[in-house]
Amino acid sequence: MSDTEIEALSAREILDNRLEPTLRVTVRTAGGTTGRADVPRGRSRGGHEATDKRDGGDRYRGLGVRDAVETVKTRIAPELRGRDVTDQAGIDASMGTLDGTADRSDLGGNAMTGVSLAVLKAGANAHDLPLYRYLGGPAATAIPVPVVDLIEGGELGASGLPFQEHQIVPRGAEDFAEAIRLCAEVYYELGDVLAERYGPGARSVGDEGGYTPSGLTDPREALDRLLEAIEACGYGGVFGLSIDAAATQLYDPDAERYRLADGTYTRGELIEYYADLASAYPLVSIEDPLVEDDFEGFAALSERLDAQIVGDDLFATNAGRIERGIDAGAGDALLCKVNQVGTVTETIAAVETARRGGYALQVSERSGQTADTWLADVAVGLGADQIKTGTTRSERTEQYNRLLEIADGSSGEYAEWPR
Ligand code: 2PG
Ligand code: MG
Repeated sequence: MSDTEIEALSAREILDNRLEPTLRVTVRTAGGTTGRADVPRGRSRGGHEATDKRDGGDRYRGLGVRDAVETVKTRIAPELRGRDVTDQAGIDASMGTLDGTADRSDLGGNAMTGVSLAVLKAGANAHDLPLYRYLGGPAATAIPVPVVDLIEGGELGASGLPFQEHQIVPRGAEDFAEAIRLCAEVYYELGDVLAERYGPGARSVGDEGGYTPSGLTDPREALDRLLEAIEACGYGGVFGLSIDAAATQLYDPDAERYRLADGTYTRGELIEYYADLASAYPLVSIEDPLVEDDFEGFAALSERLDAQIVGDDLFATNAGRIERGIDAGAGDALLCKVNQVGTVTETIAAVETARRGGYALQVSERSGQTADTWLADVAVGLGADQIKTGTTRSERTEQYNRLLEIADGSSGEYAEWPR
């Protein structure tokens, strides 16, 4: 038996930042090396994502993952025992075959994601390499620009704002350490600005650790507050603003309209709305501005606006959907989430497809995750231009702390914006 062969593969049920169950998967090789990975989970999920395996019933309101744990132990482990952890593509392909569904509903996208990432980590450990270096090779040197969600709405915060994330982008920072410091200072300042205007409760935070000031329902007002905080800090030249509208969640398919706080909008009206925002604010990026299957609408916006148009639910980290986007001219950046597609290999394929189409790459967290820092390494390893990992609370800040470490260990070069 070679040292890098899988000897044991197991999983357990753990809890994420919402105190909801998720999986922790551990791989051990014959040589005694281990790889362990926690699986994230989204709340505003798109319809084209890999399907998670959840237990249903009363336990944890149906969110338990005992079934998925059993699947790892009794179906995936026997298949992978004896396989070499450095054969990531072969292992992921075997899991794909074993699953046999398009939406990963047999093994479960959560079980597959956990195994795939644990195998990746074991491979890195077996080579005694940092995860980002193992994944990206010597070319993995640039630290992505953080896209930091300071005000939350939609499914992730009770503010009443229709859009999910109102973000700041330190595109003019010197390096990553400076970028994070400037974001933190704007975050402190914004807390004061919001508390003064909306009361002390405005300092409460949502699922990704950004503020959720209740009563603030107009996206323009949220962008005004971000600018106010940025300007009070004297950082006007450094920051751009960004939005994740998560518009799939706002769309009523029967009425074919989007619900915002002040009424409903047709696709055309919402495009005008974004065009107005882009002319009034230093808006550098809009994620999921329209519903997930509207390739045509995304193309119209990409054509119309200078701001980067990011596809999250639109692409679901799926190479086939990205091809379709490239053909349609839809968007110019991929939001990349490993658990949308279920394996590291398919994620790499999605990234390669997006790069061939000239898209920028934003690697992203999920609103439910743990303090496991594979995300930071995967972002650098995939050569991401940008990373989105929320704001405060340890499952977010640990990603920034890991990026600070990586910046010290690599050339520390800060990715450029725009590319
Ligand atoms: C998104 C994500 C992460 P969720 O829409 O981009 O911010 O949300 O993980 O809930 O899908
Ligand atoms: Mg999104």
